[in-house]
Amino acid sequence: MAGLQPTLNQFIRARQQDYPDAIGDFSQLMNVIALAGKLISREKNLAGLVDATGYTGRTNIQGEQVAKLDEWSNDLIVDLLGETGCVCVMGSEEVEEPISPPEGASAGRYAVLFDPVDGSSNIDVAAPAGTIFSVQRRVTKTGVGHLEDLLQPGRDQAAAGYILYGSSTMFVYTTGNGVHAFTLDPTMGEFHLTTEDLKFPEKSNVYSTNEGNAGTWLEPDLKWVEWLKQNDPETHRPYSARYIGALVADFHRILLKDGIFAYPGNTTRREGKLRLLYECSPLAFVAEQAGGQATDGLRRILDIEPTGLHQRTPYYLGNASEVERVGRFHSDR
Ligand code: FBP
Repeated sequence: MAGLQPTLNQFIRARQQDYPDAIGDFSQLMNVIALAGKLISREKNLAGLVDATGYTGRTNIQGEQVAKLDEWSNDLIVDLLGETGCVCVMGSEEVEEPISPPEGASAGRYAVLFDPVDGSSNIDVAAPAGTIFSVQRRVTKTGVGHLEDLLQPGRDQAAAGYILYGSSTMFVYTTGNGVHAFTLDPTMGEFHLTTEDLKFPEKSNVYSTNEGNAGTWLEPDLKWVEWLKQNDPETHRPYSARYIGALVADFHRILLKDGIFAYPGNTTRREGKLRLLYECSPLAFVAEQAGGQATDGLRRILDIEPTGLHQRTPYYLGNASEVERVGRFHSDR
């Protein structure tokens, strides 16, 4: 139809060649993740009207208070994915142990990790938040999957991406064949293609980090941010600071406008705050496919061999030359 961009489903089907072992379960999986995104987007937009603000009173495995929308979204994604027959095991930020598909549902070829609501502290103030997902091919043979299906390095991801709940609801993903962005048309209930093969734009001088933590930062990060703030027009300094407090939203801005995001480790928590498997690895896959980079200061995030479902890592993400620069500050240590 003239002028109407392809829907996510049409786009995925048209790019079957991207998934050598396609038997339809991958496109079904992506469509169910998109459906969860549409439902969470509606719930977040109506948050104050549907009792989706505030907290459940529970504390999760991360030691964080569980927001009502966190819990609702987690249960929704577990139910929807569990029913597809495409998934053998799941891993969620909100659940300590691996999650099996429901009794009677067949266990499929994929293991899925997700952060149901990233930036949940933004929900009650109507600020952006997101859902992050990572899809791995199972390594165990048959039946219900296990932890080892989830503990795979990011370089082996079959797909990864996020749904951003901002002024628009965006679906952004990669299967290792470029990064593609879709915008939700709530009147149609469809994600339509906005940008195919997204690449980081020309360099800009923007950095995104919570400097409130600088008091416990390690030397390399203090020196790096000090360097960004010096006045030197030739190197476009000082850089501008932007921080929304939701990784998905800060990353999406950097992907479209360039820059670098950082959540360093510190003297109290050397491994930092953000979780490797369902926050850092999926966005690292997207960043690299868009021409960017992601490290823990020294190592490529996608090459880190996971040891725990909820392990954390220091995180530097964005424009390749900016991430390399941070690496130079860290390699001096
Ligand atoms: P949640 O997934 O629990 O929301 O946590 C992650 C997060 O909110 C990121 O989205 C964000 O980048 C970071 O934590 C903000 O942390 P801080 O409030 O310490 O700056």
